[in-house]
Amino acid sequence: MNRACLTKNVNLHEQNQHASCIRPIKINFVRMKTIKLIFVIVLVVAFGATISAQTGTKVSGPKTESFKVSGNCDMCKTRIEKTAKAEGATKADWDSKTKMIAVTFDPSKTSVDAISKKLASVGHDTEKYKADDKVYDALPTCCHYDRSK
Ligand SMILES: [Cu+2]
Repeated sequence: MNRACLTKNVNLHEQNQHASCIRPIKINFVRMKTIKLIFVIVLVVAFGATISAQTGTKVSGPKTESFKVSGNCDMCKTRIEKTAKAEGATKADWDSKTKMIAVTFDPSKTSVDAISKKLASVGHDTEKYKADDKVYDALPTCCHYDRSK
């Protein structure tokens, strides 16, 4: 830095002439800001990675999965949801139009496989298990969903 830069009472004209003495300070300031910003970003990313690594090793919480369950009417809906809950689902919602059930469960207590098996045992075909013909035949007439597929 030359002396002119250090003089306090420099008029605008002179400041412009000595623009080179002002610029380095400005650039330094911008750089400092950028470095600070990068530092913060790195810190946040590192922190986030640590947290997700920790939760990854922990036993996972409730899980929600959807799968197809054959059925027809509201009686089926009641039976399907009740059965899923009896098999450990904390939430069960079956859609009579899409034939899809959404189940929320604790993976350490039950599974899609166990729930599917139980549903088949009460007469409802699932992606994984087919209901026994006798059980299917014993269902109320309104519940006799189309099995041709
Ligand atoms: Cu039904």
